[in-house]
Amino acid sequence: MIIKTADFFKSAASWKDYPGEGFPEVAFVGKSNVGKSSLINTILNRRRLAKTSSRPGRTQLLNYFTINKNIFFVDLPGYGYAKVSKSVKKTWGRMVEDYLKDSENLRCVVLILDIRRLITDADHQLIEFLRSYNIPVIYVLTKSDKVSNNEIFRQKAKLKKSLGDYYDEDNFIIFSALSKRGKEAVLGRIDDFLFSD
Ligand SMILES: Nc1nc2c(ncn2[C@@H]2O[C@H](COP(=O)(O)OP(=O)(O)OP(=O)(O)O)[C@@H](O)[C@H]2O)c(=O)[nH]1
Ligand SMILES: [Mg+2]
Repeated sequence: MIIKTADFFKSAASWKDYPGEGFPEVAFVGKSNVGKSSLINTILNRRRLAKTSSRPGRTQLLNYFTINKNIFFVDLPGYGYAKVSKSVKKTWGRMVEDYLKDSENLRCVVLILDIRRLITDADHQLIEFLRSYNIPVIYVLTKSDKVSNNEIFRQKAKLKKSLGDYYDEDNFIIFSALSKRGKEAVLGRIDDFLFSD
């Protein structure tokens, strides 16, 4: 997939505010602060298109980006951030879940995990949820620049084990927004899901 143009389109509190262009969509999900926005910027070759921050839980809306004038990338709010109130958590959860199960143009989800961490219950719940709606998932293990190759190998094996049946080598990518490792692999996989039919 070659990125020719990438533009911020809009922020929405609900997918129902969806612009309605009928473009195929790719959604980026993962825990708060895991590096979703950084990943989007990296694969789009843009430094600050998706807003990143060192404070977790900054992305609180669905942020739509138009790619090549015919695709939407959607940066979703992160889950699992302990310091937000229960009601805020509920609203976030509903926003993300409604989007994932009802958005008709969603082609695949890029699920971002921190390579240094184990899969949490929140991740597992999301994985089950995506599976129950038959949504294809690309697993991206990010922040790989923070660990040694040995550690990457070990963590990958652990994640593989905890994913069990959900593990799929073709959809399991080691990534870093810093070194850009895995950038082409992520784009290639997205391309496969967007243009497979
Ligand atoms: N070293 C390193 N740092 C990263 C990488 N990706 C993201 N970060 C850092 O992690 C922090 C969070 O990154 P974001 O991209 O804002 O994460 P997010 O998942 O969009 O966060 P929320 O929108 O708040 O949920 C920032 O300080 C980034 O610079 C990476 O691959 N390597
Ligand atoms: Mg973000």
